[in-house]
Amino acid sequence: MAFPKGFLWGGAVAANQCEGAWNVDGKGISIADCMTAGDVNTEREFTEGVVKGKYYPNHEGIDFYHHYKEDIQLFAEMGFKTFRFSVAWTRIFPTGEELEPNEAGLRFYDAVIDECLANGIEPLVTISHYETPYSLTEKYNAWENRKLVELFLRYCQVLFERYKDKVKYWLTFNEINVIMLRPSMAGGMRVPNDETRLQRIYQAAHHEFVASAKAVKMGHEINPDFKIGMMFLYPTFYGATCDPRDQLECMKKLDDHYYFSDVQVRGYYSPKAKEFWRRNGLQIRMEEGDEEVLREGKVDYIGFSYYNSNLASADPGEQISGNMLGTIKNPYLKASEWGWQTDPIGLRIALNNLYDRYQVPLFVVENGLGARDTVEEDGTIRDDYRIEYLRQHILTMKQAVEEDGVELWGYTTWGPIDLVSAGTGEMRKRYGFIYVDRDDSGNGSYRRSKKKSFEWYKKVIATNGEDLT
Ligand code: BGP
Repeated sequence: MAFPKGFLWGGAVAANQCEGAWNVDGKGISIADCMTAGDVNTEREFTEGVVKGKYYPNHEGIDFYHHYKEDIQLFAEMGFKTFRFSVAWTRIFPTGEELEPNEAGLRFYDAVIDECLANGIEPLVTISHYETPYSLTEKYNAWENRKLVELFLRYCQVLFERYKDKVKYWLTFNEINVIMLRPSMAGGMRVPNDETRLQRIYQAAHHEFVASAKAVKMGHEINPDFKIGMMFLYPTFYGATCDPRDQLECMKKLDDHYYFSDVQVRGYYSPKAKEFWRRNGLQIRMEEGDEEVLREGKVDYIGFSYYNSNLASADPGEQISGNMLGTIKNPYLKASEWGWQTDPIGLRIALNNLYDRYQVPLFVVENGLGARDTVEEDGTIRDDYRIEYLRQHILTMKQAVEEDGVELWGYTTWGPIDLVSAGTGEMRKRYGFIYVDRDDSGNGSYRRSKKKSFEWYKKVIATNGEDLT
């Protein structure tokens, strides 16, 4: 048996991409509510608040807010051991600054969590997944301002206390390293493209590190059994050729991302990080005690997302897309319709790199294939391409556990049910085992139906990853 007993199989979603009900039961506006729809070629626009006449796909999502029972029951039918979802901060604190939480918002998560538990599913909660309250953007430019630390902790405290006996697994910030690539999504910030850009971004990252570390400490005080993790986008990189200059570039590219995990796992900034500040003239403002806070708030595990790999070159040519990062074409790999280069071996490398570096438990909290699905005349959806993608990734993940000794707690596929794409705002970019009748213009009945991959994943879970056929 490769996967340990109790391995946490499941799926992952984010509130803003699935819940909809954007202004229901006292919910405030989040940054995701101000993101228009884009597509593979057009970036989503981050508008000044919600602008009349524009289309915002996250406002309705897949209406998980009203379908959560049915959806969780479908996950249970597949045998899910865990369900990763995020809490929308704006359901709990609509502007982020209230002193008392919004009871109606909390009641929704009470119901979601209870439904999971009633179905034998362990909730895995992301506290902040690209859904900072928009008011905080307007007032403070969100994470650029240290004020957010205090507000975030108020929000964490409410969740930790309310769910201390129901939720064991937590993640503080989704893809924390994405703040350097998309500071609007990951940090709720508007950042001009000028010489202040890096300073603003890395100062904001420092605030998130401090907030996360304080949350870890607080969480452990509330319940010592909590497992609180960090979450980042792991970008497997290869040098484009065996030219040592390309290999050096590869190392540097990875360093950009390890900057984040080093602080959250080890509890301090590495000498290399400090050199990075010096080279770029950054002055990271710290308060007294911050270093101690980081040391005391080391995470219990690393959650990461993995979709595709990237190439690093000293003389980069034409770029193609990948999750958040542009990269160059790898002739050995095939790309998805959205240009993401599928690379299952890259997942095994990611697991090895992370485990060798840190020796803390790992959790693959996002992996999957965004693809266009066709509903056949008889209503079936034969998504063999998705099955193939997942099969190959589960296989290399198994090798990492069985042959390389990696300690892995679980695997949650991204989007077990179709949902709005974070990158493009599209519905047609589907990840689910469950199809949702909803299109890019907001039409559709929200009806759920099972794809071919539904039965396949059910079997994978039932055999604890032994039968991948
Ligand atoms: C990750 C995000 C998710 C998710 C996923 C797929 O970066 O954490 O929120 O959406 O990528 O990306 P996309 O939705 O752009 O296809």
